[in-house]
Amino acid sequence: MAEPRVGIIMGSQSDWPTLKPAAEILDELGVTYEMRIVSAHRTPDRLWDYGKSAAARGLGAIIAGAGGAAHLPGMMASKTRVPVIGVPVETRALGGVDSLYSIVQMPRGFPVATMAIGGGMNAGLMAAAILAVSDDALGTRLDAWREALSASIPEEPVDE
Ligand code: RP5
Repeated sequence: MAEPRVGIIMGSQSDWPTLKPAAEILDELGVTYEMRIVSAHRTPDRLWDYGKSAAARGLGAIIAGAGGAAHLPGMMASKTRVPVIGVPVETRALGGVDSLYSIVQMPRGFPVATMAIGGGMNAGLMAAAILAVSDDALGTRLDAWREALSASIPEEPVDE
């Protein structure tokens, strides 16, 4: 099995539907990844170990999704220099604005690249773009994917 180049981590099993589009677009672009449930609050030791080993294991980006208190992306960013892409998960109580604010408001020195609420697919694309900086073949695949998307957009709207 090829080594994973992207880590997809989430605070809970319940976050998986939000993160699944990230896995799907990475599959489409031929990028290897691994998936883990890593909770900042429920499994802090797992978070620590994952962050400590991420760079040495060759991960080029970490997609971290969490909801509510949503400390996972920020804490992971504090533990590794591997770029962390945060995905705020929509919540029932506050619609995910709580997750968004928690993830986006990082202190100077430890950034998280924060996606929109529920932005799993864009997180996958961002991870691919980061890797493509030093992978021309992936860059070509990503360019083709973007061109196909552009080509699929009609010039005029129609009655539906
Ligand atoms: C967060 O709490 C998780 O990221 C999840 O979005 C939220 C709720 O988790 P569950 O109670 O569904 O496990 O830590």
